[in-house]
Amino acid sequence: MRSRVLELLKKYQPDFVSGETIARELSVSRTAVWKAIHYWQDKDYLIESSPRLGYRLLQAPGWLYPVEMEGKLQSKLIGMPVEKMHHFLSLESTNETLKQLAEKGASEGTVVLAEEQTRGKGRLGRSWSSPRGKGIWLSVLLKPAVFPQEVPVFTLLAALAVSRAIRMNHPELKAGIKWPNDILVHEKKACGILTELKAETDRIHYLVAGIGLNADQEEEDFPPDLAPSATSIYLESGKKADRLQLAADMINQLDHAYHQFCSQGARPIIKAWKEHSITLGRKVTISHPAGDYPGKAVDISADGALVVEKEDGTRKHFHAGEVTLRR
Ligand code: BT5
Repeated sequence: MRSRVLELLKKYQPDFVSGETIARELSVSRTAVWKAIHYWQDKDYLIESSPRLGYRLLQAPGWLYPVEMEGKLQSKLIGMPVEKMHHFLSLESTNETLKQLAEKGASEGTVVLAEEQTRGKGRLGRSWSSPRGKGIWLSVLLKPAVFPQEVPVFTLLAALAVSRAIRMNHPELKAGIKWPNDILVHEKKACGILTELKAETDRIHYLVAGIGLNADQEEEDFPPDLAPSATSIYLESGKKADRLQLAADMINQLDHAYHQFCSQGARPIIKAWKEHSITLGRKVTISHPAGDYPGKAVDISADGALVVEKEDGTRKHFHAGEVTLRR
């Protein structure tokens, strides 16, 4: 009912709509309308109310509220129905909150979104800078019927979905994937992905894919040590990002790629990933616990490993590791 009150306010925007009209159109009492208006005002919607004219929506808050995203979603599983999306103004980490929900039995496709993370996480205990309202910080719960060894493909799948969403909204930016979990725009990191897993040796309980996309940061929004290597859609395009559209497209693309994986396996994902790769064909150094490994990135194997060729022609498969792109 609240969502339908909001829809009506939007339909009449920029005009007023009377409480009586809303009550009649939705077959609810005037008190219920009044309560719904207060609910949205508490959620930072600027709604003017006039005793004579009724209500009018002056400004939506621009937060990634599921109700705002609903009309842009085409997904079948992820964040659908929209009650599976949980939005928070501030959280420690969307991955952590989603893991807690998963432990309580949340269903596949549940999404957690936050405007700000106070302890956003990268891989290996690193931190992820997530200032309020400046990015898209979200996590998705998946329960694929695969062996734990197949999980690296999901990082590639998520990276592909984000790269597609950025390219759809900003074709001029030439976003591309740096293996395994970064999206770069003009050689700087605009997005990182953290896939976490609860599994036994031969079975996955669940997988949480956490995505952080820098949308509207200005240079001073990044910690000083990140400024040389990090960027945002705004910094590269000069335009404020449409976070709602980008977030909805990320979810739509994730949903599409996940269904493709479930019906056809990893092959089409890897194939499309290669078209979005900015790693293949480049000279790279892989930092590995066993030492640095320089060579040329020549391929991605069927299970998502990066294939690196040394000058002497020997090839090695890396299932994890840190890549430095060289000139
Ligand atoms: C990642 O780790 O790139 C994974 C980042 C995943 C973040 C999402 S946000 C939603 C979900 N909830 C979470 O708590 N996490 C996920 P890694 O490859 O380890 O890179 C981390 C490194 O990137 C840091 O050590 C910094 O050097 C750099 N970094 C931190 N914040 C950044 C940012 N906002 N933009 C670009 N680089 C950043």
